[in-house]
Amino acid sequence: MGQEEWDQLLMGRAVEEAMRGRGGVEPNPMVGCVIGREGRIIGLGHHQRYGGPHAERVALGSCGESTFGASAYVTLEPCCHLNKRTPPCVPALIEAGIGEVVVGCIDPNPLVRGGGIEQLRAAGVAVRVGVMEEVCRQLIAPYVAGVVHHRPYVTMKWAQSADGKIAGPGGVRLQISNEESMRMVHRLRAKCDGILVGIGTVLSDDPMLVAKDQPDARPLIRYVLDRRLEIPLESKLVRSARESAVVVACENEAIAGSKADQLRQMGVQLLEADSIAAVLSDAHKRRITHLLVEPGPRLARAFFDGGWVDRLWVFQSQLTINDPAAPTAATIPDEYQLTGSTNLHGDELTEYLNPRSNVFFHPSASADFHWAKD
Ligand code: AOF
Ligand code: ZN
Repeated sequence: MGQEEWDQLLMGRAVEEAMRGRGGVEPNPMVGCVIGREGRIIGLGHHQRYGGPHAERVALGSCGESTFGASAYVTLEPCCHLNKRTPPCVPALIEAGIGEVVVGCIDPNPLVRGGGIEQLRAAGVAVRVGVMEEVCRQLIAPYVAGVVHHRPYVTMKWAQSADGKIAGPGGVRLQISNEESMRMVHRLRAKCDGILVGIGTVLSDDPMLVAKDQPDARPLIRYVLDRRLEIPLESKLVRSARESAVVVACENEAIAGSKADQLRQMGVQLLEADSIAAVLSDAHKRRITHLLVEPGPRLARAFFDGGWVDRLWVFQSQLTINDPAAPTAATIPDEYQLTGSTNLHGDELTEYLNPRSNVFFHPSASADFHWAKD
């Protein structure tokens, strides 16, 4: 096997490793590391949990033999900064006698940004940068969204019937997806730390917006876009606002009214916001890395039009509604790239990425449906 093929193989494995950290590592990036020597893989690992050891340390610890002179393939530049949760990786690689570090992409964190590579080279370690660079960048898209663009990564999802309907006639709520799709949605919610709907969804469905039966779920901040504060005081969201945060985004006139006071008394947080951009900026300030949008067709269009969607998941069932009075799903913009699909006991889940997103790098390293099927 030639060097290039070997590089692809090992970095590819490191990418797969990294993806296993989704939902556990945020707001940190997902990172994977593979240690190879003389045509063999001698160790590998990934960053699993926020606050836990980094991929490099896990991989070094997994080697059953000497790492002296071995090559470490890391999807992200090893960290070199201090005053954080775990000790930096560069000294660990040097101490382990690693001869060469192959880096997928540079860490955009201003405290690293090339510094890790510099320190390795200064210590005499050979460093090559940019193997599967764009794939490795896609892997850390939510992290880049936060660190570089000061916003959360946005996944939008909806369910539609085989004939593209999202509800019954007149917008009546219908169970479109099957059980397996529903389970998948809850697993997806568990991987996110913010969820957003429009007021229309609250009025028609009275949703709770939590990740059901997900022991490893992260706290999920629940957002409602509700210009005129129409949210009912007896809605499930308002009644549970003290247990789990609810942020209602409204217009300037509504925020001073008596309804606003009543909501505040029930523990709802109000946000004066006149645009999706303002809501995303608020989500970033609350350290939300990955926001899940569960829109009706109008909100979906608003997100598409503003270019705010990074990733789209469409669940399509085999059911047909066959009624012109039933609302139709929003049209997916032509340029969106289909990046993967999977069958869920008859329902079809399809992923698209928005190539105009400023965190789109490669149509790979995203459609990681495997965790949902575990
Ligand atoms: C790596 N390998 O696996 C990760 C890195 O607070 P800490 O100690 O977890 O450090 C978080 C920072 O480390 C994060 O902002 C990013 O710059 C880098 N992440 N680096 O070498 C890893 N997760
Ligand atoms: Zn590190």
